[in-house]
Amino acid sequence: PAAPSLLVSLTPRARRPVAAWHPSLLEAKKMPAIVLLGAQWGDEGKGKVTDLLGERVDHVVRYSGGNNAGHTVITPDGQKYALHLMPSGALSPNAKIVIGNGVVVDPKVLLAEIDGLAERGVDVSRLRISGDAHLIMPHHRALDRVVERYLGSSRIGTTGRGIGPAYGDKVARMGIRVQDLLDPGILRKKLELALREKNQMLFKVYNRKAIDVEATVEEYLGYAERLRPYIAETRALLWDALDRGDTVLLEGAQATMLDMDHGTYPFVTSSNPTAGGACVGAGIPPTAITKVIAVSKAYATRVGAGPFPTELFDDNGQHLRKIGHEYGTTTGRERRCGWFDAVVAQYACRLNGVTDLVVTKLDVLTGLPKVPICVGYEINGKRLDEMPMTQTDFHHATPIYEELDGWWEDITAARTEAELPAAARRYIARIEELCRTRVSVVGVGPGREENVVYH
Ligand code: 2SA
Ligand code: GDP
Ligand code: MG
Repeated sequence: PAAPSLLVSLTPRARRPVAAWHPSLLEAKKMPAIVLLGAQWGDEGKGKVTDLLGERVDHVVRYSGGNNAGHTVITPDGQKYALHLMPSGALSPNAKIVIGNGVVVDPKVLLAEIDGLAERGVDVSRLRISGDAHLIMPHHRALDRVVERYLGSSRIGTTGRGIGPAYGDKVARMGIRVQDLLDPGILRKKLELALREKNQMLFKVYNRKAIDVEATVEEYLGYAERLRPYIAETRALLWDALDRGDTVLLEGAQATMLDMDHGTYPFVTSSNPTAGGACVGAGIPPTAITKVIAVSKAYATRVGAGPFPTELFDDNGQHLRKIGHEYGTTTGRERRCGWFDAVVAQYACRLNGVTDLVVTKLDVLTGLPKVPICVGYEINGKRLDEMPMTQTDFHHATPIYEELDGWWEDITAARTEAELPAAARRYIARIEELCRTRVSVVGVGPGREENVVYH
């Protein structure tokens, strides 16, 4: 028979009291592997939280996405970094940094990022890149833009970085991997195959000029020379680290609602940013993961097209965008803004097995007389308190709000729960209740130290 402790851990979460089943986010106990991911539509502040944990972990690994990501880190000396492909752990000097097999790598962008960080005094020799990660090629970038234009009003609103086409080729078994940079013969052969289809068919349909194989091979062999020292068998490196008892932080990019399988398909990114994707994208076993930290804003944002039930088109939306500086870190695009959606948050907590929630940007809500939380949807005259089964229903979901009182006090200097105004504490407590998940940290400003740590 199964051990009683195992049975306990299988007890449905909802029936257990909040405090009893969630260990603290910052407890000293060694944790083999920790997943950190976005609970909403991205830009929750994952970069800041990864940086916050950076000095306590030995490895920080990116497991999905590519340079569509924009992770902002502000170090204690006030320096701002926008990371796209490099894991946010790059700014923690003692953490090794890994780009896992699940990432799609644009080598030109990566080298520019490596150079930019090195110029600012960051030790980039700590980086290792999986030989199994796929490369973003010029035809991927071209196709991303041309397909979006072709889709017209049905477009996804991608970042235009070639992410979707690169993952498309990976799944179609036509992708070119980082390891292929080390074998010029294979690189040329694979590129010829990939471009035969694109040049002879796709680019003709889209009325775009063909891409030259030789010029591309030459360009990528140039990148190969510079990337060679970083390319490694990252799986084995991480297994060894876990065997030694090192702590490995798996840093998500994008977020749960942008997940290919679990998000608002087709308005998603082409990878799996959710907790399951972390195992696949880093090559580590699920049993190594002992903690899943989800980051959520105290409100909601989305960039790109797709359903967003709590989106605001009024002054409150403007307030959130202005005070929260809601503009894309990669593209500069305006982010759509809305109220906190507890239905989405609860879905993310259950789907990812979240042990700790980090709620960022609570300071942005300061000064609003009322702060509504969406607790359910009305769809075709019926109330639903969870994610509807179909995308059509999600498109037609009208939020049902619970209005909580706001607060006026400046909270940016608060560091303990007691230093938060009562209304702000109630707001966080209500999020905890609705998500049935412990909130461990609350962000009250963009800086590394601007957090309220819950005990
Ligand atoms: P893609 O380029 O194929 O991944 O786009 C597909 C959808 O995924 C969304 N997406 C993002 N959403 C939020 N933040 C992202 N990173 C940047 C940031 C975005 C930016 O940090 O601000 O600068 O615009 C990100 N990356 C992808 C995208 O909007 C599409 O909806
Ligand atoms: P990521 O993609 O999840 O890493 O998030 P982004 O870096 O794209 O966007 C989050 C933005 O919010 C960045 O500009 C951060 O500096 C900022 N930020 C993070 N946490 C807080 C917070 O608690 N308060 C405020 N005001 N800003 C924050
Ligand atoms: Mg971002």
